[in-house]
Amino acid sequence: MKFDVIVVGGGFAGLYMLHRARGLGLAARVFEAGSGVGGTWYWNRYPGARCDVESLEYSYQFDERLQQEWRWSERFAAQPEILRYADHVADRFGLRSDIQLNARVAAAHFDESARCWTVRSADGQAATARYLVMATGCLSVPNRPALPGLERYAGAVYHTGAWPHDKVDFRGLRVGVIGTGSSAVQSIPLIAAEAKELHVFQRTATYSVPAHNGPLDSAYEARVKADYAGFRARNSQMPNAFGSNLPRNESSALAATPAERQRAFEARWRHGGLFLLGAFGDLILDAQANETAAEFVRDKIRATVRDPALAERLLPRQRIGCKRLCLDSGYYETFNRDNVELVDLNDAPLEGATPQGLRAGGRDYALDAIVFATGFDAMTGALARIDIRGRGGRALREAWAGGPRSYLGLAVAGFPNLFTITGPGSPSVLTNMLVSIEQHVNWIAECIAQLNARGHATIEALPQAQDAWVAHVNAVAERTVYPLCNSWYLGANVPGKPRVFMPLLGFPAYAKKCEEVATAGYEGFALA
Ligand code: NA7
Repeated sequence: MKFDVIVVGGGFAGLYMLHRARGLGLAARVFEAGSGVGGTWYWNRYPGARCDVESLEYSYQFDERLQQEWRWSERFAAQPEILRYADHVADRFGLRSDIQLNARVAAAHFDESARCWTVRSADGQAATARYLVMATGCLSVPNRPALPGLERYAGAVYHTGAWPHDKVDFRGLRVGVIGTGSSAVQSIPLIAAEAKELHVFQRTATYSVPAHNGPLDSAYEARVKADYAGFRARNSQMPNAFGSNLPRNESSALAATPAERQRAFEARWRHGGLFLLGAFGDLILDAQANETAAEFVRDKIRATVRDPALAERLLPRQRIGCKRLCLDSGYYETFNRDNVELVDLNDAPLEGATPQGLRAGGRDYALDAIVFATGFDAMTGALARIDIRGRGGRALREAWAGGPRSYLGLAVAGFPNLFTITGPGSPSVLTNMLVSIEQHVNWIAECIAQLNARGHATIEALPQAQDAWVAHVNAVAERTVYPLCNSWYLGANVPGKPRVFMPLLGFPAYAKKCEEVATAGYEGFALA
């Protein structure tokens, strides 16, 4: 099988890439490991799974009729609705005929003489293409900590990122959840409401703000839809490519009085959503300013959790925001339930599994089900699992052994005609992913069109441009509190992973840079 473009992954990135490639008259094929489209929203079916960016923003903007006609039911859409949307897009644009499902790509090798990529799936099928686009997602490889004895555990084991398709019934069961990141924060209230007992195994207490989710206000929807393009344009100018309804206040938290700070934080807390850290301009830049927001949330936890000793153990101590902020519906309140117990792994380290449950701090917890809410091998995990080989047979894994190196988060030196959608070194996970995906797909599509028009066969990032870009991404992060805690942004959640800050802060400047690179005839790239 020979194509112009092979796309790996059938999530939102892969679907739109296919649509654009077809629009250019290219023969394109998507290989998707799952048995359906939707990527993140195909795999993450755990109770309470929901997007933390508002529905009217977490959706495609490339087609005016699509965005006018689709109706979201809630302010923050839940997983089943987002998956229905992905399926709707696949049908509406007739994409399915070029999507091969149940096809996990195992290898992709660049042939220097033929100047094309050969892609092999795990079941041995092969296909070639001039261009290879990795739409493999940033949070698509579950992180499964090695837990001694797990193979002998007799109960059910789940991971939030690879949840069964049929509803899991926790009624009457004793359940253990490991982790307190977003997936745990979303699922814990629902599991607690159903299970007989819930034991939450917490390694790092988390900051969470209320979503204040509810039915989508139809008057608000009508206002947005009356000028959707304008709304999108305003959001694209936000640092995280969303939230133009409540932009960041650029003044300093330290220059404000305690009463002013309290008012500003409280207003954003009430608004709901990920707006809290936009209350002042220096919250992610300055440790002391950051502490004012952190203490505001700690006070909320103290006010919510009735048992002061328990509240104390739920108080996060790291800088707020340097691990991704969580959005919840009743997370801290859940710890007031009689059937919920917090196990603080700092006092009682997790020793492993027994045939009956988990053992921590010398105590056995009898459990009918264990839920790993332990996150993902983020940003590089999916790429590292594929045997990608560029010039001279060099493996991407080897090129990235010390951490990912990329030019613009779009291309890697030594790997011609390979593009990474929302790759490390681009704003990706720090933004509304749909906006970043569309920006990358548009850039890649335009690039391929230009190469074809000018008769070029390859494009490849120059090592010096890549080095400068990696230095730039690091320099931007160093000015903030982001590198100061053990987050998945840094790869710190996966033992042995190099500690490198992977995403780039600041969408508008990044998008402008990408445009300038293209306008300057693909500056920093070699074309041949
Ligand atoms: P996260 O945010 O990576 O959270 C994973 C949680 O699991 C976090 O609390 C971790 O603690 C904990 N964890 C990970 N490994 C272990 C081990 N070995 N032992 C105990 N606890 C562990 O993943 P999510 O799925 O919740 O969210 C990912 C993103 O999806 C989220 O940011 C949104 O963008 C959507 P730690 O903090 O590392 O101490």
